[in-house]
Amino acid sequence: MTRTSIWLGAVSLCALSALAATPASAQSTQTAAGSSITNTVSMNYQVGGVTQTTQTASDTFTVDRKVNLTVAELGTTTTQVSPGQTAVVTTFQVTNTSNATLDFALVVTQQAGGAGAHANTDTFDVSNVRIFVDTNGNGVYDAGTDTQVTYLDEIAADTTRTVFVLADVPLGRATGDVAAVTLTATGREGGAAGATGAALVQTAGANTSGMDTVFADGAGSTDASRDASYSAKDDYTVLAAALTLTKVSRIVSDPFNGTTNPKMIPGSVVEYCIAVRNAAGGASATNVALSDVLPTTTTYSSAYGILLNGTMTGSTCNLDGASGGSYGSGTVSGTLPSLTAGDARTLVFRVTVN
Ligand SMILES: [Ca+2]
Ligand SMILES: [Ca+2]
Ligand SMILES: [Ca+2]
Ligand SMILES: [Ca+2]
Repeated sequence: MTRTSIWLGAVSLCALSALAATPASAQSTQTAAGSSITNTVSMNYQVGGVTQTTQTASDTFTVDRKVNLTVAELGTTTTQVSPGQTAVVTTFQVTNTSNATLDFALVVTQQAGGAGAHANTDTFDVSNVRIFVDTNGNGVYDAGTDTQVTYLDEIAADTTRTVFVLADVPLGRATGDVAAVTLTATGREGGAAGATGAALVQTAGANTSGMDTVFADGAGSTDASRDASYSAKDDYTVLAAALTLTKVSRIVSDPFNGTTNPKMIPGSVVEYCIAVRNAAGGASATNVALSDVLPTTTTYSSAYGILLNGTMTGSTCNLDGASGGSYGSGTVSGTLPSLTAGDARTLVFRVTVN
């Protein structure tokens, strides 16, 4: 029992050591570009049974620079956006898989049609496209904290940065419209910290004794293999509300016939039903504000008031709204708080013909 405890204690110590070593082990396991690898052989021998002086021989070479990177969409779905929405975000990860610290120039391109990133088709362009780096490293775009950039500076070997592409969506786009964006990162010399380095150049011809450069990257969405660049695509998909507005009237009564076969004469009461329909399959619409300026040939019925947010059955107003809205300065007003996709809601009021 005692032995077991001691043994477990030893394991715990090992585990703690492993945790403490995590920052070091998270660093690149690739041999750094520009470093020297020296290998020394030694030889001992005897003559007449007497040990002679040890002889050694060494070989040293310089590790060349392998330039490699990846860019990947973070997540697997499109970014759902509303028409007119600003600062919509798609997220990418840029990883330096080189054996050297590099800068990475970042460029976003849009496409005119063609396949998007999620089995969809590009149909429009977003505007005001810009790139931010996840400065506080929480994986989420934080306005005012994360920094707008045109390149990633001094990215160590085998480390990843999260990059956000922000854009604005034009008004008037319909449900299902797609804007695809492609983020391309291109490796650059590290240069100075705080400045983007010069373009990388592959070493032509034979291996030299110095640090040569080899492009080792694959082909991404729009880049070629071994071009020091990598690209990935993501997209924005619009979910809009498609509202239709209709207005109908009916005679309720006249001063002579009452409600039996009433006619439209001065003194007749007329009921208006304003209906708003939100097409199925889209987004909810909220704060749908209606205002109706009454003609001077009619007088608003304050006795009847305004029925707000009632339902429809087919094309029939159900007159089941709640009292609400307002009348002032010859205008009937009311706001429908929310119209889900496929819903229809009404505003109903009455006037007397002058
Ligand atoms: Ca486009
Ligand atoms: Ca962030
Ligand atoms: Ca730099
Ligand atoms: Ca490439």
